[in-house]
Amino acid sequence: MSNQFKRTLITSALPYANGPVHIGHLAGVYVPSDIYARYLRLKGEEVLFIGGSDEHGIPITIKARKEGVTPQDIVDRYHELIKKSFSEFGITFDIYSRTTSETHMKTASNFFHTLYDKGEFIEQESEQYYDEEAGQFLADRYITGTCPHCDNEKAYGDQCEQCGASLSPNDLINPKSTLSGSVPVKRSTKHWYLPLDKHEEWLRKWIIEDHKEWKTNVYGQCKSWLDMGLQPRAVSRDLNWGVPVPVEGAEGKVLYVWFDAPIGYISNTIELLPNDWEKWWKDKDSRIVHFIGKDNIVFHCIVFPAMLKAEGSYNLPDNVPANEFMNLEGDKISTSRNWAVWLHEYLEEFPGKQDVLRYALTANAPETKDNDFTWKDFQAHNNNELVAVLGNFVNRALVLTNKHFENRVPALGKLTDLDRDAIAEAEKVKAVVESNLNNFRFREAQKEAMNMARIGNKYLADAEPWKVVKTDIERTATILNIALQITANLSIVIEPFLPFSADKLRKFLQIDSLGWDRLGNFDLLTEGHALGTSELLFDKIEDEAVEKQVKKLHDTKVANEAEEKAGEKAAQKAKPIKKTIEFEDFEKLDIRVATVIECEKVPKTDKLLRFLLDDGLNKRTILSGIAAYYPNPEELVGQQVCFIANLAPRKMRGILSEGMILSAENADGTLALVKPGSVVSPGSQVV
Ligand code: B3M
Ligand code: ZN
Repeated sequence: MSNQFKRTLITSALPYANGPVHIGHLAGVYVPSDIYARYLRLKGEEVLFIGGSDEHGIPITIKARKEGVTPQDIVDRYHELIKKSFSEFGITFDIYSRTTSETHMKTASNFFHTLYDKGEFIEQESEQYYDEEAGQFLADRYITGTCPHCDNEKAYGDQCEQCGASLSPNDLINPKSTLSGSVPVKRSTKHWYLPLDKHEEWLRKWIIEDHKEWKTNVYGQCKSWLDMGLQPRAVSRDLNWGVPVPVEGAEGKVLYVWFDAPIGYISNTIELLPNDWEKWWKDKDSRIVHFIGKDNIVFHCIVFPAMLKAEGSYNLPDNVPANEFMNLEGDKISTSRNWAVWLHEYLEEFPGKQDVLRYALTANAPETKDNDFTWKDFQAHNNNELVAVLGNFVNRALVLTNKHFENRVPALGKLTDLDRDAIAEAEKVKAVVESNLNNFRFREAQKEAMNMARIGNKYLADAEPWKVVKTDIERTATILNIALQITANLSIVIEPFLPFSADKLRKFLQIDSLGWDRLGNFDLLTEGHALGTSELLFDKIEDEAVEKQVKKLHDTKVANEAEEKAGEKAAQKAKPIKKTIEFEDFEKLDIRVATVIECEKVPKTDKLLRFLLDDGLNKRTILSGIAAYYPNPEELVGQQVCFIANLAPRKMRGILSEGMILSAENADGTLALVKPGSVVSPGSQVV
């Protein structure tokens, strides 16, 4: 397929910059696209690999509103974090930019304008919900109300999270604006629509007839969209965050995020190659491949191609190898529920083990169906495959050479059948890995690449150089020469999958990067070539390390459930307000902040914690009946609490308690400590 083309433009979905990236992102999109880019480069092909952050859209404005910051603050924070995570995982983007860049704002705006001038849009007025108090139209997500299907009172304007129904704001009973809480009114507003129905015929031929080779999950989804019939889609929104609609009378309107985001691929190419970008997008011998997750299929296979076709000068994608989803320990990965393995945390907790995660995710890649990531699996892939097969083989070849041949590549003598068989097996690996990679079957490709190490291990086990060396040094030389040539082959074949380890292998062998076309050769190392110092390629991952991760997830689950309960409790009515008091009454209380120096359970009690506090003047002891809610009291040390400083001391369980620590009591009697919003000096008064 790629033969008719001279160069490949690879894009990977632009993640929303409203949170860090997790293993689901890596497994679904970024590892496969990076494997593909590295593979083509290794073959000497012309490749451009484009990435970037998607910085527009409602989720970003919602997050900003929640945190009381601007959308720009949010995207600045996460763009940097995401970019760093990708770079640390060795994702070799030629550029990783963002859709708030000047180049993008201009490119997206011009793209819209071109289509507008060509009459490719329909303009239409419609009635939409408007919040009169907030003075703005409401995106679907900003409206809540009762679900007509299940009576859930907190359904959103686009979806009910209780019964899963997809909704439109008009379906909601008793709609309410989440911005002001007021009841929204209907107002007429104008929007621009891309008439997808007009594009249906050529899309159908292009996909259904001309791209039968697309992955079945992609092809199938496209077919069902087409079979349902395409409708015009609004490409603008009433919102103040995004690319302004560049026509008169469009004040307060921006491009719909799914209109501007894919143009981000073009913008980022322009930013990187201002004078040379067009050939990647427009030359007939250039090919576009979009790597995405399954929820993005319709936008990349139908909407974006329709936009490109309407513009008229661009190529259409040649392939869209979308993946299904990666779940985590049996549950859907969720940013809002913190059910994820975050890449920046993984890097801290498993330093230097980027390849292990890359490997485990590819070994279990959700290529044809959703898959599940478990820490046990991760450990098994590392210990049973990377350590026991790959690392073990390489280590034996290198250590024996060091020991018996002064760390130089020994001479190849006469070959036996055993040698010829191993060589023949190793020669076959290239074609199999290639055919899998060409067809976007990364999981199978990696398995076949690892076969090179399996062949090496079997060869050593059969040839037994450690025994032969006692009687026949020439034969030993031949065996180790072959083992080292296999090691050099490994440095090529694992490069797309395990780039950090391939790099290490090249250092051990003291060789530069070899091209893909050398794979399968047995003259990669010349006799007498001096090898470098080596170390173990992979370490065993112990049970404790993965148990710690499982516990972390378990804690998340417990915290989520508690939060859910608290939410339900909060919905219960608060207690009535007590009798009014005078200001002087309030002034009698001396409420202060203290820093916790020690905190432990009072022996033989269920409820009491003993706090030793720094109150800014002295140390003081206070007992508090909150032990049930703080199972790990030592974790409170260093934190700040509020307490009543002038309450008469009293003795409990033989200990003098000098004041009272303030807690908030839920309707059901559960307690949570009251803390200052940021750190203050101990002794500060609460006024
Ligand atoms: N940001 C959606 C997502 O992260 C979207 C992809 C844009 S690709 C042009 O799933
Ligand atoms: Zn519902």
